Amino acid sequence: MVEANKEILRVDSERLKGWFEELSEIGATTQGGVSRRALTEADLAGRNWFKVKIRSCGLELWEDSALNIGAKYSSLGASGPSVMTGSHLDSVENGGRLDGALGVLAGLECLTRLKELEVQLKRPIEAVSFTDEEGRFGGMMGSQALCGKLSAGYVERAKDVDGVALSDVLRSIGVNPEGLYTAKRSSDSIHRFLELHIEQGPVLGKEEINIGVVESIVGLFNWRVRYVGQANHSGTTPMHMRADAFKGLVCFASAVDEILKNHGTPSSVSNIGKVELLPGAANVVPGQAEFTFEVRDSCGATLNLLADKLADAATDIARRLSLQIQIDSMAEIAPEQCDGDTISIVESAAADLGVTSKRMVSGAAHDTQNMIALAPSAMVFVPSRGGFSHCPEEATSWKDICNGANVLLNAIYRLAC
Ligand code: HGY
Ligand code: MN
Ligand code: MN
Repeated sequence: MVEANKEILRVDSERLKGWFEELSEIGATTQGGVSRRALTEADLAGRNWFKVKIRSCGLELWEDSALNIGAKYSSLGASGPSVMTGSHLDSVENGGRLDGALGVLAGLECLTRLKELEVQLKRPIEAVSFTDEEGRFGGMMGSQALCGKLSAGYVERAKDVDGVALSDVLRSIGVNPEGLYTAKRSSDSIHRFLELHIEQGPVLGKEEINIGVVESIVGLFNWRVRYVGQANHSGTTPMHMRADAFKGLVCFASAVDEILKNHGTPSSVSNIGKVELLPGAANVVPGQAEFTFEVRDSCGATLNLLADKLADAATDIARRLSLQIQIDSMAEIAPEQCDGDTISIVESAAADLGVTSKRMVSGAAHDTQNMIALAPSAMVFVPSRGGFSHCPEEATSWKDICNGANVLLNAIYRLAC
């Protein structure tokens, strides 16, 4: 029996590595990444793999009505709100093997390790995989549902970039879409929340620091924008007589940088990730241009200001080019601050393990920013080689992975004692 708070614990890195290699096979791409977009066959396979692992580790398995999957361990006498950790198993198309998966697997390893060490814990501990963190259907659906943050009508409206409706996908796998609205966990059931994640940026690597301790997480809004003009013959239609939807996209994309510079902050970033021109023929003036557009910033007021300025600009362009415009909001996620006490516990665990750490802002969005609504939360980052993520080049040294998992293990241990 390990006495509470008396020892620095370490994960079983070989077991963790074995799980990671197994999971990385699910949805593996030929370029060395993974494609496990939410609720696709590969994601469902990854979820099933996780459930089998939870059972084989002798842990309690739960799944809520938003399809979040959790493992739970209560040592003898443990009761009350849990210390929870978790992340996501879904990925972007041809994304990296670590984004999300690291936090889920390290969480499972922490519960398994604490169980096999027969550590006496005051609180139950849980490790969760949240549904659709990457936003195939908007953004962080699972943790939003668990925190009761899904907006009314979300489930009925949500569609992916190919127009596939969330409600159809849920029904096709025998899940009642309405269940997403009833997945809320009571806030008195979670004591603290922690997430281990790759940094997905260059900071830790450049400064050769082992661990990032996240102080705040950026907010974002994610739109689907559609300009509608008039499809026409590209040879016979004079330039001044066109209602070219693609021109609307080009003018808007060119206006964004200036608007961010004039009304944003140094942390403001934007991205147009997918564009579709219809009818999409070489000799037809595009009648429709549909594209995704996201903006992020660490300040909520700045995000609101940028949303207004960008919507005004998009509408002015439509007017000028005699186009129609439609802007659909797919996700609005507020920036959040992590909890000071939990941050200190993470920092002390890192120090006791002899690894360096630094406080930082997360430029990526994470389930943690939803979980903050339920419990004081913090995040542990490990370096991303070259800062790459959301691509097959995403990589982290195994030593760094173990540092992160050991910090997570000791932070959970201290919070649960
Ligand atoms: O987009 C993000 O920030 C996260 O990876 N879903
Ligand atoms: Mn992620
Ligand atoms: Mn991601």
